[in-house]
Amino acid sequence: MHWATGRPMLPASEPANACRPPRIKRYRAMKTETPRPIRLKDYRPPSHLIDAVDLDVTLDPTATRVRTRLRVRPNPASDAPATRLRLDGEQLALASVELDGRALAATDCLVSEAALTLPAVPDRAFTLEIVTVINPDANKALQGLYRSRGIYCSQCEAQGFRRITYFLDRPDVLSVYRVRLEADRAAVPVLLANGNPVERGQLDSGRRHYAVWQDPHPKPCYLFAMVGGNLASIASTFRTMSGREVDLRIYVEPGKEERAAWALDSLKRAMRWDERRFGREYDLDVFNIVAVSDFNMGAMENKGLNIFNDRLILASAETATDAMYESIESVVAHEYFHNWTGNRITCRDWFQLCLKEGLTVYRDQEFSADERSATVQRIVDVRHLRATQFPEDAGPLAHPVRPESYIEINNFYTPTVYEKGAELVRMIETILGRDSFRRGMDLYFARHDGAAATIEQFIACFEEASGQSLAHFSQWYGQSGTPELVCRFAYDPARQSAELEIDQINPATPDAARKKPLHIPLRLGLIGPDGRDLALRRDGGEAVGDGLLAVTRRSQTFRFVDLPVRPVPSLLRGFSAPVNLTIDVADADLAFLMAHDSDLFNRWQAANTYATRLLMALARSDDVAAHAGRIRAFAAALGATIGNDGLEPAFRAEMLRLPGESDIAREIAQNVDPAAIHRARVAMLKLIGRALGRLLEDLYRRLESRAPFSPDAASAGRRALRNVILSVLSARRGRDDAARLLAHFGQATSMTDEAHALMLLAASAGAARSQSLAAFFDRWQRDHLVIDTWFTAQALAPQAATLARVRALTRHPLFALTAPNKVRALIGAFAASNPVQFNRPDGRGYRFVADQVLAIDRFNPQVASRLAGSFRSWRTLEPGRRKLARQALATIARSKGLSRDVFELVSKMRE
Ligand code: B3K
Ligand code: ZN
Repeated sequence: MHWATGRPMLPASEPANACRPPRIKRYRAMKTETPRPIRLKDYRPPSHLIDAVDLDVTLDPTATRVRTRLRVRPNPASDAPATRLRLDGEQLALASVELDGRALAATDCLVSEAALTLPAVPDRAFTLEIVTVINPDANKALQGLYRSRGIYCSQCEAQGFRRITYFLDRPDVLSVYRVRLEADRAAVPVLLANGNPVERGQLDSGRRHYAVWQDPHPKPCYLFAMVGGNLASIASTFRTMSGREVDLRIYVEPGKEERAAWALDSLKRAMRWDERRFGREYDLDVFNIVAVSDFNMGAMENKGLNIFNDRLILASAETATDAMYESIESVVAHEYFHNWTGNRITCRDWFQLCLKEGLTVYRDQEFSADERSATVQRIVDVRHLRATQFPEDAGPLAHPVRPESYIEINNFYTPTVYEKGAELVRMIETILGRDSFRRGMDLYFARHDGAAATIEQFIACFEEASGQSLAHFSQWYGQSGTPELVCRFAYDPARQSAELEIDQINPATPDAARKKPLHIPLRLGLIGPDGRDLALRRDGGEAVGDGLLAVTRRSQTFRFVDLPVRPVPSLLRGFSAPVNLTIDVADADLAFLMAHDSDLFNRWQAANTYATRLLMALARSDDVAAHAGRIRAFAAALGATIGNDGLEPAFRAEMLRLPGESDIAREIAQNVDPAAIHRARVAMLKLIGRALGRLLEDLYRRLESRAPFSPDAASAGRRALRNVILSVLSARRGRDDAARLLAHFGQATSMTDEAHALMLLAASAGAARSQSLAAFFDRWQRDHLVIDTWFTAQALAPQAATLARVRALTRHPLFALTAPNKVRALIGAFAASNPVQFNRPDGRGYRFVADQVLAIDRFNPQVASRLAGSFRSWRTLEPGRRKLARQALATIARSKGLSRDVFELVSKMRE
C-alpha cells in the first residue's frame, strides 16, 4: 500500500502493515553521542549490489515525492549475510516499501535516523520499491535536494543521496540510472538529470510536464544529479576525436546567458585537451552544466550534468576579474576531467578520495599550464600549496593524502587530499618520465574503466607500464607532514668537485609520531659564473640525466665532479617535490639565481626566499633602518627582473608580489606576532616602492592599455604586473600615489583594475576609502556576485575598525548567513586572509568567528566546519593570542548539538 500520495507522516492515515517512518528532524545538526571514527582497515565489500536504479521524482518546494525502484542482488564478494539489507537514509519521510511488488509490513523493516534495515530479504536478486518525501525548501545544509533562488538542484557527494532516498550510499556500489522528473511546467520549465534525454511530454493539459533521462554508464550514487527550474541556456556542439557530435549547454539565470560564454569556451578547450594529452573522449550525447547561486563549494562533477557555483561560470569584462576568468577555466576543466578520473573510474571507498581529486587537480594544473604560461602556473600552484596545505600538514589537522580514519568525510576534502595529492601524481611523472607516465595512465584507464579502484591499483599500473618499483615512493600516500631537506653545498677548488649533503627530516605530526624517510625526487642544476648550467656528472663519471636525484635516505651525500669553477646550486627546480628545503646561501647568491637561473620557477623561488629572509628579520626587530641596506640590495636585484622586457609580464608580476603575511608567519612558525609581521611587510613594500620608484612609475604608465578587454593570459599578465606595481607604489603613501590609486579606481576599464584598486582603497584611511566603497556599492548592488568583492574588500582592511564593520555587515540586507558565497566573502575572508585583525590581541576576532561557526552549524555543518578551520594554526601564535584562540575553540567545543563536522575539526584542533 502507498500512503505517500497524500501527506506522509500523518499517523492517523498510517496503514498498520507499512514501515513506520522515522520522526524527521528538520535539517538541524544533531549529536546524540560522541561520533565514532570510520577506519580504512575496516573496509568490507557491500553486502548487496544495486545494478539498476529507476527514479521517479515529482518536484515540489516542500514535499517532493521520490519513488525509487532498485534492482538488488547479493554481492558474491561479500561474506555478510545476504538476507539482511541496510540502506542509508537521513532526513527522509518514508512513505512505503515494496519488495517484488509486495508491500512490506512494519515488522519487515526497521527505520532509524540513519538507515532503513530490511532484516529478511531473499537470498537472490529482487526489486525494491521505496517512496520517500523530502522538503527542498527546508534544506539549508545544501546536501541532497534543495532550492537555490528558486532552482531545484542536488548535491550528493559525499553522502547527499541518502537525503533523497534510501540507498547503499557508498562509492563502490555502481548502478545504471533511469530518472523521470515531473513538475509544474510554468514554474519549472527545465528538467535535467544525468545521461542522455530519452523522453519528454506534457500532462494535465500542459500544466505539468515530465522528462526522462537515461545514463548508460554505471556510477556511484554520489554522482547522481537532478535540476529543475526556470533557466536560460547557451549551447554549442563538440565533435569528439572519433567524430561523434556532442551537444554542450550551460544553464544560467535568465538574462545571464552571455556571461557563460567563457565557461563554454573553456569547456571545449578542456575536451580537446583531454583527447590530445590523455586520449580521453567524451562518452554521452550531451554535456550540461548548471550554475546555481547557493553551493557549498565550487562545483560538482555529476555525470553529464555538472552543477556549479555561479561565481565559477558567470564572467564578463565588467564583472569578473582575471583571477575569476582563470578560476572558471580551471574549474570547468577540472569537473570535465573528472569524467574519466572519478566518474568512469571511481573510488572504492572515501579513503581513496585522492585517487580522483589529486589526479584531477594534477590534470587541471597541466591544462592551465598548457593554456597559459607553464612557469607562472607552477608558481601560482606552489604558492597555493604552501599557503593552504603546508599549514595543514604542520598543524593539528595533519593527515596523510590517503587518511586512515574520519568521523565526517566532508572534512577530508582538504588541501592535503587535493593539492598534495596532485603533487604525488606529478612526482610519479617526474620519477618515471613523461612517456612511462602516459603509458601508466593508459593502463589505468583500460584496466579499471567502469570500476571503483584503490591507490594500490593506480600505483600498480605505473609500475607495470614502466618496469620500475614505486614501493618506496608510495609511502607518501600514508605519511603526513612536510619533509624537510636540510642541504649543505661545498665546493673543493683543488679537486674541482662539489658535495651536496642532504639530511631528510620527517617531522612528527599529531596523527603519527614516527616517520620514515621518503623517496623525494630532487631536480637540480649547478650554475657557473657566466650564468650557464654546468654539466652534471656524479663521482664515477655517471651523468645525472635531466638533473634528477633520488633522495631516499635520512642522510645522503651526492658528489659532483669536473667542475672547473665554483657553481651556485639551484635546488628543487620546478618544485620537484612538496618539501621544505633549507640551504645556507648568501644574499648575493640569491640575487645571482634571480638573474640567471635557467629554471624560471627557481628564479622566482630565489626572490621569494630572499624577500622572506628580509621580512623575517624585519618582523623580529622594528628597526627598519638597520635592514635598509639589505632591502635596497634586494630591490636592485628585483628591479633588474621587473625591468626586463624579455620576460613575460605575468612572471614579473609574480616576482614583484611579496610573500603574504601568512607566508611569513608560516616561516616564523612559532610565537608568531601577526601585528609585527604586518608592520614588517608594510615597511618593506614602502622601501621597495621608494627604491624602484622611477622604474615602476614608468612601467605603470607603459602597461596601460586602451585595447578592448580580452581575458587571454598575455593581457591578464600585463594587468597583473600593472596592479602589483600599483600596490608597491601606493605603499609609499605619497600625494601622487594617492592620486594614482584614485584614478586607477575611477578610470578602470576592467573589474580586475577596479577590484584591485578597491582593495587598496578599503585598506587606506581617509575619505577616499568610504567614497570608493560607496561608489562601488552604488554601481554593483544589484549584482549578487560582484557585490561579494565589496564585502571582501571591507573584511580584509587591516584597520582596528574592521571587526566592527564586518559584524555590522552580517546584518546588511545583501548578506545572508545561509548563502555560502556571502559567508566566504565576508566572514571567511576576515578569518582566513586578514591575519592582523582576526588575530587581534584582545581576542575579539576569535570570539566573533567562533560565534559565526556556531550560528552556521545549526543549519549548514559543512560551511561551519570550513570556517572553524581558520583556527588551525593557533598553536603557532605568541602566548597571549594563543590563550585567547584556545578559549574561543573551547567555547565552540562546549556548545550543545554540534554537527559531526565541527565536532571532529574542533576536537582535533584542541588535542
Ligand atoms: N567532487 C566535488 C567536491 C565534493 C565535496 C563534497 N563535500 C568537486 C570537485 O572536487 O571536483
Ligand atoms: Zn574534483
